[in-house]
Amino acid sequence: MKPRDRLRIAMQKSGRLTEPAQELLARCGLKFRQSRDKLFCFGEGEPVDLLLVRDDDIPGLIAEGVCDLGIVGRNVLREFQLSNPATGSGLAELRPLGFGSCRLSIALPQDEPYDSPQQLHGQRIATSYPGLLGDWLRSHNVDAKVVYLAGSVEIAPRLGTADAICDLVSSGATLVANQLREAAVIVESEAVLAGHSVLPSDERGEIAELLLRRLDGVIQVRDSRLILMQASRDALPAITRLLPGLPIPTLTQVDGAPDQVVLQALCAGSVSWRQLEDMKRAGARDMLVLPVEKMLA
Ligand code: PRT
Ligand code: ZN
Repeated sequence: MKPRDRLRIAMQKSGRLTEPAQELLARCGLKFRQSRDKLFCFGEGEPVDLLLVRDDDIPGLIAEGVCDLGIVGRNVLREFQLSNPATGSGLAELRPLGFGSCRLSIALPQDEPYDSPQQLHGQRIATSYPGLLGDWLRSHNVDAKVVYLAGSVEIAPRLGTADAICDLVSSGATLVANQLREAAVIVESEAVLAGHSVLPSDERGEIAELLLRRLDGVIQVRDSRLILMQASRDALPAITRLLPGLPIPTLTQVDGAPDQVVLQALCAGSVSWRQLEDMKRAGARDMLVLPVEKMLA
């Protein structure tokens, strides 16, 4: 294969992960010119191009070196690693991305009670994830029959082709609509940035590192709030104990009022009304909570 000097990222062409993945890359400052066939997008500015494919193809494209990175569900990445141990072992989850959350779960007909994995002995379980399900069954010493289905797994019990299913669940509405209930979660999933565990040692590696740094900043600010308030010095210990994530605040003296300060702190996660009200009771005034746009440590 010809060496490449531009980094190539694979992402889902059209599906649940497409929009949030595009938005994330845009927040990292990457801009793309979409080609007419919409499979390849040339990056403007940074030497980073996009390949738009089916999500199932992403781990293989990275393993074969066609792409360097990919945005894909953890479920798809792990399934690939379990089904292709030789090539899959070189792949790694570089960052969890905080969207596309779901779980891979075993579900049983609604009226069947569930006590423990042992109950699945001898049952037929339909799934599109034979690697992950097989691995879970082995680790729980359960001898069940894995029935592979590429899609519409949820109707297998009604058709009589399986006794239980193992499928992705987010709201659970699909299970309810098919008279099934979630019995055991086998993988908690979300979109991840996948790549080789060792980054390329050429320019592409440098670009990948730059992208990872920007990504860390974007993820951190997405989950951060800047909080500003005024308080008297003696109220500070009580207020700082209430700051979400317990950040170390920056204090600024208020002109002409030696016992008054302005407190500024970067809080992890959102700040609720209740937390603000607690801080007000502890002596805080004029509180402001602001979203953070960019952060570079
Ligand atoms: O065409 P391509 O192969 O690229 O797309 P796809 O159809 O295989 O993938 P897509 O877009 O459906 O899902 C892409 C990824 O999104 C998955 O690999 C998961 O990592 C993640 N994800 C998050 C989900 C769900 N949530 C989800 N709810 N993938 C599938 N579902 C299914 C679920 O199995 C159920 O059938 O959506 C249905 C609705 O779920 P409930 O529980 O909300 O009813
Ligand atoms: Zn798919």
